[in-house]
Amino acid sequence: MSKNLKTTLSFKDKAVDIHRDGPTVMIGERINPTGRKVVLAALQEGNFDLVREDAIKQVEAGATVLDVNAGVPGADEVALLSQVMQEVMSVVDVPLCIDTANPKALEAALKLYDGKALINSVNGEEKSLESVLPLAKEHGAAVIGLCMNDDGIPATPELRLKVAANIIERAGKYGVPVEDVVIDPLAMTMGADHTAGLTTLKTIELIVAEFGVNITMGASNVSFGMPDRKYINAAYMAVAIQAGLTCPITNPLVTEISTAVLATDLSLGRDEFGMNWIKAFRKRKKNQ
Ligand code: THG
Repeated sequence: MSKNLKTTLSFKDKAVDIHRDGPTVMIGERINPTGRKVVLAALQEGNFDLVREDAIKQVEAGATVLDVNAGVPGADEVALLSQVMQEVMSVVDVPLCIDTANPKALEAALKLYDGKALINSVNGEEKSLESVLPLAKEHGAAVIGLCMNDDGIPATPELRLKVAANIIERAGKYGVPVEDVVIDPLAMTMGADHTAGLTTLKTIELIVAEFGVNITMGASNVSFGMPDRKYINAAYMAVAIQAGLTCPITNPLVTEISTAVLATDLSLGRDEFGMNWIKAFRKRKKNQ
């Protein structure tokens, strides 16, 4: 059993620690035109009100890191990602998770960012490793490693572990320490394969046992295509945190999800004196 590693992200003088002994870090997913049509429409009109509003609301609801994606088809992603980040940074002071597959957009984003960002993401493909890892090293950023490569997403936990091992090894060669690699085991929908959730849980357990790294994932992917998704997402969140998930990319505005995270942290002894649970309860009461 490997020891549990700590990833420290920061924005200016504010730091957020991700580790298995502390509270789960919710990475707010909502600033994403690929995932959300309303964000796409707003960005296409050059309207950033929704982005700023989503930033404030997610932090208010307990996100301590925000994912920022500006993938608008046909738009100049280098300029747009930087602008979306500026808008977010003008209203909140949490670390950002920079979600782009475009190395030029990533480089521009890292240049303007003041602190230790989380890059979303690198994968096991040579092209990705070569373009993203040097940027992580140069800017002192942490990086999410997706368990996929040229052959796609491996079907078994053992094969996904191999991809993770390769990413961690290559990161080390580029000078990115293992504690700055956060692995995404890839959550697939149980709507298409009822064992997909279990495969991801087993992948998390294998990777944590071998490397002790932090684990992220798009935690709501598992319920895609199912009715009443929020209940599935909440239950899956709990079992995934137990398996080793430390920083889910999720929607904190869904109360079922954010309360599942807090209740799981309390259940696992990661919420000292239950203060986070009580604080969140008071906030919900106040906003009723
Ligand atoms: N792993 C990593 N990064 C990721 C993902 C992942 N980034 C993107 C995505 N997956 C996680 N982000 C989102 C953002 C928004 C939504 C889902 C995932 C979302 N979806 C609505 C839904 O599913 O119903 C779409 C509805 C709408 O159009 O508004 O809101 O897996 N590393």
